Amino acid sequence: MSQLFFVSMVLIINGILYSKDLNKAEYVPNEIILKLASETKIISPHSFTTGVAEIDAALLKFTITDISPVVPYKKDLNPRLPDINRIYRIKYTDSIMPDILSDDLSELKHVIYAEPRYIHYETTTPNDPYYSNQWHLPVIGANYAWNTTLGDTNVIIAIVDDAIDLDHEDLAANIFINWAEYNGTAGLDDDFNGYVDDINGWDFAENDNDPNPVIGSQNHGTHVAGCASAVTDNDIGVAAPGWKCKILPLKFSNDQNGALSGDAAAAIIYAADMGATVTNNSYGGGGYSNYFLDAFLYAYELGTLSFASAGNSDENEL
Ligand SMILES: [Ca+2]
Ligand SMILES: [Ca+2]
Ligand SMILES: [Ca+2]
Ligand SMILES: [Ca+2]
Repeated sequence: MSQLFFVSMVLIINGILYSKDLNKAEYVPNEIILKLASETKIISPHSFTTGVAEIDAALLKFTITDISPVVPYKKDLNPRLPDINRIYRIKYTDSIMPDILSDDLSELKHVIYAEPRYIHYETTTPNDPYYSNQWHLPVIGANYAWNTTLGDTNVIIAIVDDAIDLDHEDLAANIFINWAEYNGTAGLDDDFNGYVDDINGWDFAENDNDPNPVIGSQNHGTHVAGCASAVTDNDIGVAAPGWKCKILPLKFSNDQNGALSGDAAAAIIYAADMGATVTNNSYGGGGYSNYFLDAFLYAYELGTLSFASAGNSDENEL
């Protein structure tokens, strides 16, 4: 659940930033949908009038080119079902907006409803083979969010976790690169951040520049990184909300026994200094720490949002 919490939060952030366009209704010009009451006669396809005096008097002000049922007539329609035989599409040539015309018609007797014919868009479906198993992505509306943004390579998601497999086939292309060190000199701290050759993050347990797993149990961070931003629509593995956002791997698991004894708070400070957009902290453990609070406040003040998991126990306290 902790990982789902994080990906949900990413979508919520994206939703806040980009929800404006998704909510904007668009409709087909010069058409409306009209449903009439059950006491009205069925209108034949390609009519010009409805046969209801009050409605026809209102439509007389416009140039109606077609009134047709939306679906072929259904005989013996079960009365428990909506009366789809009396839903019509009206086409006209005047300049009045469909929402205004439908509002006017809605006021009339015998009209159940009138509305513009809304335009719908296909939602984005990535080609990753396991996407069909990832039921959580549609649940959080990821496919709708992807209509607006497919992630941004400038968004850096710091994964503070046990270890991250940098060469994973579904992660490698999304791993953050510190170009100052990449193009710099081996053995020198080219960007003067206090960490030598930190090209792809840092190992805060072993104090080296390799955040890769060493023992088999160090597989959690790779999983979490994939949940956040596996390379998506690449015909490989899974899809992820981040799609192409960058993963900054920050390892804090001990290579001898897998214990999370490395300095996670220092990793959060490092992430903020590297300009991470968010830090993900899918781990837990007791004890209130002022040092951790300082790390989170430091990141917050530098514009880095931090997310922590709720944990996998049934405790109600974070
Ligand atoms: Ca450095
Ligand atoms: Ca260097
Ligand atoms: Ca290492
Ligand atoms: Ca993939």
